[in-house]
Amino acid sequence: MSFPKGFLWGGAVAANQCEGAYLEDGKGLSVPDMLLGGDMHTPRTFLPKLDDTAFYPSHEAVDFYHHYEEDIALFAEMGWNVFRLSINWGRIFPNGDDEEPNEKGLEFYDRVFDACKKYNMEPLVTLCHYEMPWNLVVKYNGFSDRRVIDFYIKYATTCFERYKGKVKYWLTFNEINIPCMMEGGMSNLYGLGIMDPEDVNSSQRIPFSKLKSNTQRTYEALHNEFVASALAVMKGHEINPEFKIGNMICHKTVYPYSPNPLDVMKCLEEDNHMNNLCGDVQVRGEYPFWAKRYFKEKGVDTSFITEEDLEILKKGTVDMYTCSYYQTTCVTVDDSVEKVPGNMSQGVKNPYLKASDWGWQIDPVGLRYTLNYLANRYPHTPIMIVENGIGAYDKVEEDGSIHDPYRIEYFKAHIQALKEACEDGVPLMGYTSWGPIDLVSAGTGQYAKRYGFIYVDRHDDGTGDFSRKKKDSFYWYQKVCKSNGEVLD
Ligand code: BGP
Repeated sequence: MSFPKGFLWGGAVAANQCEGAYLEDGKGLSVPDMLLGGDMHTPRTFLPKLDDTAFYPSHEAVDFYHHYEEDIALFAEMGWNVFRLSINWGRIFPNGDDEEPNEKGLEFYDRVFDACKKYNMEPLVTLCHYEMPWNLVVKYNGFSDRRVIDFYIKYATTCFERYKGKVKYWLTFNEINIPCMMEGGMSNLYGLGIMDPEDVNSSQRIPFSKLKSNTQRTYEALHNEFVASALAVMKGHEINPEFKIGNMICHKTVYPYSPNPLDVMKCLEEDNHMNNLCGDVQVRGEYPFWAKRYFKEKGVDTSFITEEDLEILKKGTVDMYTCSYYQTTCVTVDDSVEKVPGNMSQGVKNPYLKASDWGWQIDPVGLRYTLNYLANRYPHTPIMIVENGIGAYDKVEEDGSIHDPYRIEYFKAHIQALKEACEDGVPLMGYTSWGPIDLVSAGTGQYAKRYGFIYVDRHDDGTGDFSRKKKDSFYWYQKVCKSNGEVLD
């Protein structure tokens, strides 16, 4: 068994979780800049006006903005040929609705892409990774307003034009399906940039989970995002027909908890609603056949979907299906069964699986299963895993070394599963691990939840000098990338 020649190996980050420099060189505030940190048991909170006395993790993050050369050199040392990163929308259009882009922001990404090129690393760029300019939330209530489609297209077009000779791979929206996984709260704000006006004007700190939501508005905004994504795909292909533009789904693989047909049916429905609604629209170019009933039962009036929109969705289908994969959970009609936390959602505990320090169940076989499932569902569509990894507590030894066998074990099993999937015939084109350098957690806002092969000296109390150190896993992943996945020991 082996990986195809030219397989893409690398890692993935998001601007807001690594760059810092939150107002430097003309950048405007974006959604994550308004969020305070939490932890596994304490939700992140949101305060509509910045509080000078509070600690906002994204404001400095891990200072990639000033360390990008050093970081990209380390990535190259691991033997990568791809680096997934996002452009922070607010660096290019600080308020989202500005007439002209911010040249200094554009120049920053020119420098980043040039550094990638120096090492023959292809950038894979997410246009929006939970990073809507804050002004678009306050003034337009995010994607619930169709004018935001135009602002997004202007932003996407600016990036496509500017970087058409430097970037070939693009993703329109990170994890576009999160509003389908967890309605309201965090997913509305992160995913759609929508927030109830009452919350926007509040003077209180509001926990993520307590942000108000409205189902009708959520699905209207999601539809607008589908249209924005499809228009961006069309625009991108017009600017450079060589572009490969993908969607990005937070793939929540689910298993029936028991052979009870009711569990099996419920599992199918959850899979459809959480994963396939968005996947089908973006890959097949139309809402799936069951969507009508789904919306009806949710009480969503779909008159906002126009004939013209449906045409756009048909024309703007993506070139590749990309997703994050962290864990699997079960589904049952039995409410008494134990629940476990997970990425952007909860699920039912699987007695056959172990879990990470943050309770996310670890399931490498599920990765092979997921890839086969996707290849069946979307035949002939190249697939890429663009996030996968384990958040863990790391300890720096007195001599500065960091031994992380748990991380190596996790990756080894998951990369073995990728290999099996390639052998099965899945058209898998690449793999980028999540957070190859420690960064701020999106879910909890913590630094302590570390994903990296590279350790960053930065902590939840705001201490640390941002210095970088290689963990044991760095050397292990280096062998994997350099051998095109042949060496996993
Ligand atoms: C995904 C997001 C990432 C990332 C990852 C890990 O859903 O796309 O931004 O953060 O999950 O989640 P967390 O940071 O909550 O551990």
